[in-house]
Amino acid sequence: MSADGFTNGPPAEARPDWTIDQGWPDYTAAEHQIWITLYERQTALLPGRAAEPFLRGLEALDLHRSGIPDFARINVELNRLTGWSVVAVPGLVPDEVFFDHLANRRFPAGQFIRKPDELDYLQEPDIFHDVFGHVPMLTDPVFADYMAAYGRGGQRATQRGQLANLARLYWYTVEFGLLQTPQGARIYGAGIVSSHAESIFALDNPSPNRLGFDLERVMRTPYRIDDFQQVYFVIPSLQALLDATLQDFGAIYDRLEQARDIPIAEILPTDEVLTRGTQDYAAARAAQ
Ligand code: HBI
Ligand code: FE
Repeated sequence: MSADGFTNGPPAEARPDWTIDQGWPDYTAAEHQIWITLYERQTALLPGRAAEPFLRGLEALDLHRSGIPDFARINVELNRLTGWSVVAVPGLVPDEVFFDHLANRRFPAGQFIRKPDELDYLQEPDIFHDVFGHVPMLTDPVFADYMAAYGRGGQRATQRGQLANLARLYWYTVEFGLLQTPQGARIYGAGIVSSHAESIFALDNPSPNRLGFDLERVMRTPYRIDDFQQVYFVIPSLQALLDATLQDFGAIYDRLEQARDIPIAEILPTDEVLTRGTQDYAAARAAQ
């Protein structure tokens, strides 16, 4: 068994690169309705909360028309804007397959949509998380370059045995990142913008720490997959995020091999503290 739990190659219905047909004509009216329900709930919440590049991308791709979007349609505009496209996959794919798609500007998106009783939480990324959450940011040229750089970096991190550290960078930016603006922090991470409850929690709740982004610090910070985050990292700009990935990761990995992990709620003297969180939410959940 491989480290990431995938024993065999792609499932029988998938191509060698794990992609499948989206099968857009086969979505049922009930499935389209789930998309519309989620879409309307999130877009009512996002103005004033989501970062401008996300809102612009949502607009540019017209993601709400007739429910679940047809990848063939959105790929025309996405490809014109940044050279990216969305490809359908059955679910999670092995790390190296995922990185190869990203490095080549293809975003692997789950083809299926969640069930009506999973509107608030599900384990595997579905089409709403992947397309509504991730794809709008891929219309931004700087973020588009960052994601491709991440894919190339993933290939290198795997060779260095540093994948766990690099995955933290993805988690705290692509999935749960905040962006500083003159009007205050805004959400751009897909895990936040696709979640009704975390879209509110990430910005308004006094419990989590909100810290200035520091690449190496982030790569030393574990994360939670089962609940709201205990710490969010705020980037000053998308360009600053891209620039941080253009450093020599070889030297960073040398240092990380010697460094300890930073406990999830710890604040270091060197941190730029935007919110010193109470951690009340996390403490209450731990006591349950
Ligand atoms: N597969 N479909 C899919 N989506 C992901 O976000 C994903 C994946 N495979 C691996 C993976 N993510 C992680 O290894 C990276 O986020 C580090
Ligand atoms: Fe995601």
